[in-house]
This record gives sequence, C-alpha cells and structure tokens, in this order.
Amino acid sequence: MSALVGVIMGSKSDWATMSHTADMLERLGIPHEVQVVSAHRTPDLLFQYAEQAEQRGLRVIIAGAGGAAHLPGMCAAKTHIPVLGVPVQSSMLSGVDSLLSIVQMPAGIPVATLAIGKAGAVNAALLAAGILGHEFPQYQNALKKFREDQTQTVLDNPDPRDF
Ligand code: RP5
Repeated sequence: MSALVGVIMGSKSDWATMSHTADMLERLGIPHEVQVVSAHRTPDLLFQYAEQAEQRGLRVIIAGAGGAAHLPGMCAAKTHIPVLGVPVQSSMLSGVDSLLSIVQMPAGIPVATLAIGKAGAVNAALLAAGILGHEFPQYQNALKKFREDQTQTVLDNPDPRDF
C-alpha cells in the first residue's frame, strides 16, 4: 500500500527526534514515508511536496522542525490535508523557539502542534492513527490495542521502585 502519512523534517539532524514518529507508525502498521524537506534550504521542494501530497494519496503530513520552525506552517499553507507539527528541541533555546514558531499560527491556516521532542513525535503518530481511523478501521484497532497495552503495563507495574 502506498504511504498514507508523510513524515518530513527540516534537516537530517531532526531524525533523532522524528525517528520516534516513524517507529510508532511502524508499530501501528501505518504505511508512511520519511524525507528531509527544508522550508528555507529547499523551498521549491517543500512547495512541490505539499502541493502533490493529496494526489499522491497522503492523508496526513507530520512535519518536524527546530529553531525558526516554519516548515509545518508553510507546508500547511500549500495543502488541504491535516498537518501535524512537531517542535524539535533546539540547542540554543531548548525547543521553546520551535514550539512557539509552530503553534502560533495566525487564524486561517491551522497546524496541529504537539509537544517538544520525543513526546510530540510519538504523539503525532498516535494522532495520525486517530485521524486515519474513520477511513481505515484497522488503524483505529491498532490504536486501541496500543492504548490497552499501555494501560496494562502501568497496572502490571505499580511499584515505582521497580523502575
Ligand atoms: C531547522 O534547523 C531544522 O529543522 C533543524 O531542527 C534546525 C537545524 O538544522 P541543521 O543546522 O542541524 O541542519 O531547519
């Protein structure tokens, strides 16, 4: 099956974070693709990627970027499919710069913004599964199974000293 989720990031240096998105999509069995697409280093490629995403069959784009993180917002401006933004933790400002530049979109072009770093990267994949769930019940079931397993793991390990 061709990719339903496109995972893009501004730099190879973002992969340490965005690999958690790919890992979770893999775990849920969701077909996806990953690619470096930079808003400022490869702007034409970004426009092409976003413009062609829908006709290529993508249902969701997950875009991770750090610093002045305009990738998710610019991507959202060039497509009608949902864009989920993951703020990558930057070295200078610990990702607060990334978070604010992704989350604070002016009204009219939404980006669904996740938490900074690994938590956001994982949750972006889970959110994508929820979005896909109506059209593809198998991914909704995979999401339910993940949640049940997570709950059971907590219930099975109540003693914090066993951490
Ligand atoms: C952004 O600049 C990327 O998303 C990355 O988080 C940050 C730094 O990129 P590199 O200088 O490591 O390539 O475009």
